Amino acid sequence: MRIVVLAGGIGGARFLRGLKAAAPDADITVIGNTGDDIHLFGLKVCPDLDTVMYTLGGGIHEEQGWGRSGETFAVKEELGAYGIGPDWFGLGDRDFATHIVRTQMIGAGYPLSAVTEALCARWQPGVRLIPMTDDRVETHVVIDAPEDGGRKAVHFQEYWVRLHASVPAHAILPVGAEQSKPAPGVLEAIAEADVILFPPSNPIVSVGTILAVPGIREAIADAGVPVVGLSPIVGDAPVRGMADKVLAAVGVDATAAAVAQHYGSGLLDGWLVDTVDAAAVPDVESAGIRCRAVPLLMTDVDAAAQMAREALRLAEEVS
Ligand code: GDP
Ligand code: FO1
Ligand code: CA
Repeated sequence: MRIVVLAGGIGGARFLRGLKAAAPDADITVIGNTGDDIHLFGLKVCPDLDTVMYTLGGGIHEEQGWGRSGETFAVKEELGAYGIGPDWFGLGDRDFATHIVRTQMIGAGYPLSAVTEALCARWQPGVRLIPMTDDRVETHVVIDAPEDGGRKAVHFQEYWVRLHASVPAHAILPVGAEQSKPAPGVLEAIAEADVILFPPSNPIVSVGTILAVPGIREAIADAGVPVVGLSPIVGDAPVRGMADKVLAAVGVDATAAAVAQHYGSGLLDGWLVDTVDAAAVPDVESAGIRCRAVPLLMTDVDAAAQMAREALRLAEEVS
């Protein structure tokens, strides 16, 4: 079975670990979000691609969900001693090596998709990991600018990590998306898929950004295979992180049903909500999306695997 998954960072990666356990013989292609990418200290950092690669490759900092296990921060401390920031973004020494290799290869002329494949040769994630695009797309967030009473756009990481999404977001802009092209292999994987899954990733700044690359949304809608998603919202709140803030910025309620309706029946055939949100099932079904309530907390790999089995079962049901 060929499965295509559109993934952000932590939610996507943990779901994929479960999917691999649930479907060990499946051929899994992951289309990764690169809207969170940021250039720091002259290096290209791809948080969501790295989170998937490290999680599936056994190198992730488990509790934190991003970055390397056994990490140290000597380089960051030394940069700080020179007064060089940003100090609010925690790049560790082990992680730095990944960004150095990536930046060096890009400088030598390799596209991000080829670089990602090369990095994965070390990590062996057991899936084919492709960035959504080789072009530069950067998510920016429009916030108030108290300094002049106006508004300004900041990089998503500045909004998310430095400001902890604690200031109102007026708009989310995937800068560069309109001009971008899907990376080689993306549209082919979608066209050849038997099932397409949206893991419980951020629907706006992870899956939404991938869908903003021209051609990807259309290819999924036209694939003619079941498209099934899992809600990242449980009990009217994100399980982790601040997805409610970016949902509010685009006028979507932080509920499992509202997220399904945001994707819409033109894209989604099936949607899984958590058992605590069972009351949302009729709302989702009346929007033309088949819906089931099952446990959706990825407390360990077995729980994530059970979620993946439920998603595949729902895909079977709607096919
Ligand atoms: P990020 O790039 O690291 O923010 O990760 P993703 O975009 O892949 O996923 C973030 C989303 O995953 C958040 O909105 C969380 O609510 C959701 N999430 C994290 N853990 C779980 C879980 O155990 N169950 C569910 N249903 N959602 C989760
Ligand atoms: N998230 C944080 O909350 N603080 C950090 O300092 C931080 C550093 C970082 C470094 C490398 C990396 O791959 C990811 C990192 N993240 C950090 C996570 C990441 O930026 C965000 O959680 C996601 O992009 C949000 O979707
Ligand atoms: Ca992310």
